[in-house]
Amino acid sequence: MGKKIRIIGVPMDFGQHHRGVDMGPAALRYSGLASELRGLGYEVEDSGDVLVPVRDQGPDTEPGPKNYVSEITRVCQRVYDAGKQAIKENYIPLFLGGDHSIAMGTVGGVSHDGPTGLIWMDAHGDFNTSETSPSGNVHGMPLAALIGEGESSLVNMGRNGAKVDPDQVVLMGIRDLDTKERNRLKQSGITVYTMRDIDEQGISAVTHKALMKFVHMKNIHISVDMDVMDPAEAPGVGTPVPGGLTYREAHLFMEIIADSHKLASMDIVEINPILDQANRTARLAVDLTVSALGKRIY
Ligand code: 6HN
Ligand code: MN
Ligand code: MN
Ligand code: MN
Repeated sequence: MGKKIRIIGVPMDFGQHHRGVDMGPAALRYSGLASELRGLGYEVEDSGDVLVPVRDQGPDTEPGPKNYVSEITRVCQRVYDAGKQAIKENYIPLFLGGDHSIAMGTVGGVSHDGPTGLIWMDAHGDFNTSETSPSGNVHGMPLAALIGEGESSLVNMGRNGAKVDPDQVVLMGIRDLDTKERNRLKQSGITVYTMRDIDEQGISAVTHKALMKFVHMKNIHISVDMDVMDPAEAPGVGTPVPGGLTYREAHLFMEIIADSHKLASMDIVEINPILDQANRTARLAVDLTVSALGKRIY
């Protein structure tokens, strides 16, 4: 294939209050991510983990006023630089979270030198701002920040202003929105495919429609929050919501993405090994990643 992949770990759990999502990169490495990708013929470099400060409190801290915006901004700036550098050096960066707030850095960095289409796979919209968020948790805000809305330190991290145009964003798999978040999303111009859309039209049709949106774009970034999956498939996430993607729906999505030859960068986020059953969720995430990067059944 002649393409190089760079694995970038971001063991950050500041975006929400369940401890353990900082172990996501380890769980994914343990599940054989790099060797599976080498098996597909890629040159794979694991650049290790981005530096993340140690969290100062006990097991599960309460959500609320302390939402770690300055810590998250500092980490995301490092992630941004790593993403920008990887694209410049012609790698496909593969970011291992951590909670979903890392995407403010990943999407910003990979779009530094040219636009990227963004497909956000999630049970949630991640479209709150600090004004609308019921939890105060920053992992519910990254997509809003990426289109230029929310706290200025989040919006202006890496480079000033929006990192993607709403017209270049597709949200897929959602089934749990907060009231104000839903209204904001409706006004945003972002294309949304809910679980109902996927149930009614099928994952193949919906994925092809999503790709049509990016027909004039060279690069696509997919940001995979593992809670897009049905909790029966992926129990190791902090905010599970019933009624998600099946194993085959998610694989077919990835297989169609691979066929587009446009996948330029990817996030795998929100895996929490402490809440998991024998590392199932990370193993599933590895299977999905290799499908997205070209593994074929036949
Ligand atoms: N995620 N909408 C809820 C909130 O707290 O803003 C949940 C967000 C979940 C975010 O899973 O990445
Ligand atoms: Mn998310
Ligand atoms: Mn989510
Ligand atoms: Mn279904």
